Amino acid sequence: MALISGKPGWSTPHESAHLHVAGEAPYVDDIAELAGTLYAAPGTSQRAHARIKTIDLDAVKAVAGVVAVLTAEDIPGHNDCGPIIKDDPILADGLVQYFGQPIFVVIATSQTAARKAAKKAKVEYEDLPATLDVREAKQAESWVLPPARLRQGDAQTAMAGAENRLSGEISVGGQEQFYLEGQISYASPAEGGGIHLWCSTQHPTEMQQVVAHALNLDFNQVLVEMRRMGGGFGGKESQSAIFACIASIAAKQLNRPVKMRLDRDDDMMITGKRHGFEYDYEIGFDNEGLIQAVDIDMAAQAGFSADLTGPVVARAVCHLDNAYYLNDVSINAFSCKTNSQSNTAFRGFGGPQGAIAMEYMIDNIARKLGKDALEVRKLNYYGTNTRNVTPYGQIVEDNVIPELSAQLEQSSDYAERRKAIRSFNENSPILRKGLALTPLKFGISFNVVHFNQAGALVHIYTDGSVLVNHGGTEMGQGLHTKVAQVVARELGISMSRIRATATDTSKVANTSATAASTGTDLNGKAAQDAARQIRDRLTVFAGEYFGADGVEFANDTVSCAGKSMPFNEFIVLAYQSRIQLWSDGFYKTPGLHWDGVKMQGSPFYYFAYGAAVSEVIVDTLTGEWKLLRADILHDAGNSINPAIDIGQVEGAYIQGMGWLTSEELVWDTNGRLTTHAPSTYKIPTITDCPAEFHTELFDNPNVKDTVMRSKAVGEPPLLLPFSVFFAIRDAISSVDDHQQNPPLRAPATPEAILDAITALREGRDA
Ligand code: MTE
Ligand code: LUZ
Ligand code: MOS
Repeated sequence: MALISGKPGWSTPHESAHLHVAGEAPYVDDIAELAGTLYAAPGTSQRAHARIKTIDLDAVKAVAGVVAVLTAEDIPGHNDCGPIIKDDPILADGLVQYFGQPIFVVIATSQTAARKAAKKAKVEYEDLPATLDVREAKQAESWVLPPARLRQGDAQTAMAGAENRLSGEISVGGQEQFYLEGQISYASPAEGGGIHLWCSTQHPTEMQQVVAHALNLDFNQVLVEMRRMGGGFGGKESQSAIFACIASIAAKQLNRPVKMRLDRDDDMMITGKRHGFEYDYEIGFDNEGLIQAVDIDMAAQAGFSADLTGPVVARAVCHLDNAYYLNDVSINAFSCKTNSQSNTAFRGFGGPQGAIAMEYMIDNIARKLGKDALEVRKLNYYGTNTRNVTPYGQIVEDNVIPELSAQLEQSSDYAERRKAIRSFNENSPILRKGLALTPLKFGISFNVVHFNQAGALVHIYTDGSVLVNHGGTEMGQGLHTKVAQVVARELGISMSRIRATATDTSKVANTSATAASTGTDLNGKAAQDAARQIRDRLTVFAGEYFGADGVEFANDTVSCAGKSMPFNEFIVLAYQSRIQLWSDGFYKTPGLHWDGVKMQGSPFYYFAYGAAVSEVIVDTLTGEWKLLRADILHDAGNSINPAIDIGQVEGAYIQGMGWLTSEELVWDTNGRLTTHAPSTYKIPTITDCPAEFHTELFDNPNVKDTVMRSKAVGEPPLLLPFSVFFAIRDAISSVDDHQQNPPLRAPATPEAILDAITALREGRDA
């Protein structure tokens, strides 16, 4: 175990790293197939909104290898796989609500035959009016859920009295999760009519439940297993359900194992993405740039059903403030129903969409006042004893934003580089540089209180090896590694003794999704609880055995009163003395409360913080740009594993940069997503990473009692690349010497950049 100097955690490698690099880590599609396995492929809607008049499946059935074609009528139980609201059909029943919606499923002896056959259906549609545009849906008051509203203070009066006001629109696009391993479910009929399901999912328990509902089974008849995902990023929190259900329905009906592995294009056409948002804002501020009032409408593109839109929108509302104290605020948030994929969780879960609107407004204020945006940011940062209550009423207890921001400003050499960029731009008519520092504050906990619980099982075998099982799922983020580290520490043993096993609904029941960045906070605590119970029993036994107090477990050794024994030998003795060598563990996050109607309470256990400085160069003739340098300072508390945490921070930064710059979702006028493959949908690659990339963890043990005083790190750093977007905007605005606010939409593709430059040249200020 290598120790990174100055940091408390162990940067032990990811528990599967050696398997990942050797290509030996089994994913669902690598599980040895059972005899008689069949393959499923979906037949999807070719309309955005229509009634299905007739379906002719004769040509489908005629394809060699086709065993069955299933439609909604073949579902024995509920034709629904929605996570919260029951408005998500597994297979469309008479009505299609988006282009790509599964209508039927072909089961064949090969994947190729199933896919080929699925294209041969003749479906007659009767078109219905389709809403494709978010603003149009908002205008028509077409919602999947009622609007959410937050009022704090008196925004109207404060706005009227503000020294300055700015208003306008902002547009931020959605984002495809683009997990490397696509959606996949493999279902096998089990004894007594049950189902054993291997599913690439962040939420095994929910898959168990939706499959049981679809098949009219009790939950105890469905077992869901998940060893690892090749990425989830929120896209497998609820959206794995439709495939889990289809594979299970087919397996049950045909009494054969059925695998449903999505082709990338089908995956992108069928599944929901990050919600795009449209904003209408007004902001009041004094002559220094201090915010006096905010009034904003946020319209989220929900797609055709609710899915997780409710909590996503709630998180967007609770992150509008980002790092800033707001006194008088009015927020209306709309869950707009459109005839498109049902949008869902994606790293940040609405938080990024809330916070970026505030950053955009601050950016505008700065230009209006002729100030550096960082000055305006600093002026508005949360305070320590005053100006420290969020618009939703939670106190920001351990605010380190000013300190963290100042440290990064220094270490990134912000002021000097600002000067250098100014002189570079004066001498460079076409290529322009831009710079921005943006901070972040991210609330940790599910914003649905009861999801904040977890369970674990820890077994010590008689050779001293340890098996850990918990409700969390591994998607590459290193959860199993961190949980194993927690257990290793509790038992004083080395990591080589510990193995984490597949998540399994028959081992730990009623688990929450591995989401909201809470994986380690929740499951780490549950595993710690289990390990402590075993250690407590071992301590009593050791006391008796050694005939003294003061038993210590460390370095794979049990010691007491000057005597010691190797851990594995001690375990044999404990077993022979009939000490229970395994335990369950449980954890629930304390102190959370939330009124979802008034949008007031303390929904988060604590906040994670961070900031980034990004420098870009933009070609103002072509709109092409490049990220030159990134400096990041991120708060992972007392990091359990600095190497893994830095990986999370850098990964999220690049992933968020993709969202804000190159990943563009385009639907045509028929509502067909045209960007449904990597050929047309551009995620960042290694060549988009900056040549200079400095990432540091901010030394800041959690004030709350989390595992080893660490902080959750999965989602918060997704907000760091706001700095890339605003650096690009900074470069653009140099075209008219920062006199106007460029109306730059996200993603800031070269096209969007050129549009913003054109607007500036034509005097169309944002
Ligand atoms: N990191 C990797 N490598 N792959 C992923 O799919 N998902 C992110 C984040 N980091 C993800 C990831 C998301 S959306 C969340 S909520 C968290 O990991 C979930 O895991 P955690 O709670 O254990 O951090
Ligand atoms: N809330 C949240 C949720 O903050 N993050 C999530 O991932 C989530 N998922 C489901 C329901 N609420
Ligand atoms: Mo992450 S979006 O909470 O799965």
